[in-house]
Formats: sequence, structure tokens, C-alpha cells
Amino acid sequence: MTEAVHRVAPRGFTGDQWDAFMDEGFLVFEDALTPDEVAYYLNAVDELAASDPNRRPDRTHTPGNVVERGKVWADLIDHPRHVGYPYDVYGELLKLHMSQVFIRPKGGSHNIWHPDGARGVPYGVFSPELPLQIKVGYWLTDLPRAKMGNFVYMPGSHRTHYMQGYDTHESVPGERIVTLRAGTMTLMHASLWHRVEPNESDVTRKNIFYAYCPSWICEGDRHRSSPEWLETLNREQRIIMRAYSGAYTRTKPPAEDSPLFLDRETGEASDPEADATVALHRQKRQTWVEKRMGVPYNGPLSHVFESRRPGDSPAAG
Ligand SMILES: O=C(O)CCC(=O)C(=O)O
Repeated sequence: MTEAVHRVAPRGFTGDQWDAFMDEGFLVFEDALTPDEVAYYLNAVDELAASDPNRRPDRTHTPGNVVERGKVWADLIDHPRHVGYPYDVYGELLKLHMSQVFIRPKGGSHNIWHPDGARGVPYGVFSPELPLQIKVGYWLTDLPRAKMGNFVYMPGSHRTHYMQGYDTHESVPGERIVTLRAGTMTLMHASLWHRVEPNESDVTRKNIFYAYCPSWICEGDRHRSSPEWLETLNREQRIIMRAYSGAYTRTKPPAEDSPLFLDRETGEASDPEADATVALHRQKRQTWVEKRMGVPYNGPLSHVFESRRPGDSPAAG
């Protein structure tokens, strides 16, 4: 009965896309935006920049928590073009980690090699396989060659906790300098090592990054969203912001936030294996990725991760 008011999870990964994402740490969707959509978002980026009295056109400008800056930005929180991909990984505990706009003019600052997430003890120590953040990128300017403020990454480096070049701008053998057309969408595994090219061109690079994580990871660009602004959101957007007053509520969300989405295949709020005597918000809901990895609904995890046990590696032997 309640199901009628809930949305089915939007489209997410195909098996091949997931395998490519996990192999490379990065996935590219060309022509994800139409030219009109590119123009729409470019206009919103320019309005955002113009509204900041501290912005210097010759400096890199990276406003955060942009979701609170207008409907165009709030609409991206649960946009069906991309939200199904992080939902496939974080499922019912999906949260928006941060929303950012990047404006990188000629000569502006550019980032050194780093992975996203925790320093010192990186995310990968606890989650060697799955990303604890996924960054969705929308690219609004053509970047046909290097030295245009391009995103640069080391393919497959999301499986390492350290790499040559850390903390430097150095070009490292094997790196990939991303060239793309305006309208491209990208997904990045948070543990992927990346840097940014200097911009020596006359094109100001403009793009949008919305990062997602499980709700129990801390927010990246806010402590708590404004309650008045939350009132303006639809149900799914409000849930995905996870603006709870109780700290532990992030870990154990309230009953009214379940389901976030209905299952894409079955259209149901519960998994077929679920124990119907357990309240919906306390039920286990398997993610698409768990199913893809062959994680059993209620069995041991050991067979899934068997090959990764330290005792199995030749180096440990
Ligand atoms: O601007 C970029 O391409 C990447 C920025 C970056 O390094 C980051 O957001 O962690």
C-alpha cells in the first residue's frame, strides 16, 4: 500500500560497467548530457560564481554544499541520470557526501596526487574492494588535450594505499590524462589516486562533482543542512542528505526513511528472503553490488572474499 508513493530505484550499473569501474577505478559516459543540458548547468555555474563577492576570475573557485544554492542544484541530489549508480553500492543507506562546482581558469591552482577519503589510514584499509565514496562528475567544457586543468588518474590505483608521486604534481608513467567533450559524465572510486593538470589554455574548465557515500560516513561539506532548506526537498532528496539531529541516526536511520527506493527488479520494498516479522527499516536489504558479488542474503561472507585472505597470498607464504 505504502509502496505506491515510493519510487523504484533509477537505472544503475550494467554488469560490464561495474566490472570496468572496479577494474579501472573510473568510468566514462560520453554524451550523458544534451547540449541544452550542458548550457543549463553552465548558466547555473556562472550564476553561482557571479554571486560570490570573493571570487577572483584568475583563481580556481570551488564552492561546496551547492545543493543549498538553488533548485538546479537540489535536483541533482536524486537525479535519475546518476543516482542509481551510487544506490547500487550504498543501497538504502545512500547519502550525499558533498556537492561541488569546480571552476579552473588558466593559471589557477591544481591538485597534487591523492586519493579521496581518509588520510593516514585510508578507506581502503577497511574496505579494500568497495569504494566508501563514489564521485559523479559532470563535465561542462570540452577538454580535448592535456594542460587544460584535466583530471588525471592512475588506472587501477584504487587497490593501493600508496603510490609514487604522492603529494606532488609529478607526471607518473601509466597515468591517464582525461580528455573529454562537454556533456560527459564520469564515476570515480574514492580510493583512486588522482591529480589535476595545470591549465595553460584559454579555456576555463567548469564541472560539477556530487560525491555519495554510506550514511554512516561523515559529511564532506556541511555539518547539518538548514532545516528550512530541507523542507523544500522531495522525500528522496531529504533522505539522501541524512540531516539527522541524532548522531547515531546516520547509522540506524528512522522508520520513515525506509524504503528510500523500491527494488529495481521486483518493485518491492523488501527482499524476497526478508523475514517479514522484522520491521522494514531494520530488515537487511541487499545492494545490487552484493548480489553481483554473490554475497548470500544470510550466509557467511567467507567464500566471497576467500581469495583475498592474507594467508592465501604468495607473499605471505
Ligand atoms: O578537479 C578535479 O579534477 C579533481 C579534484 C580533486 O582532486 C578532488 O575533488 O579530490
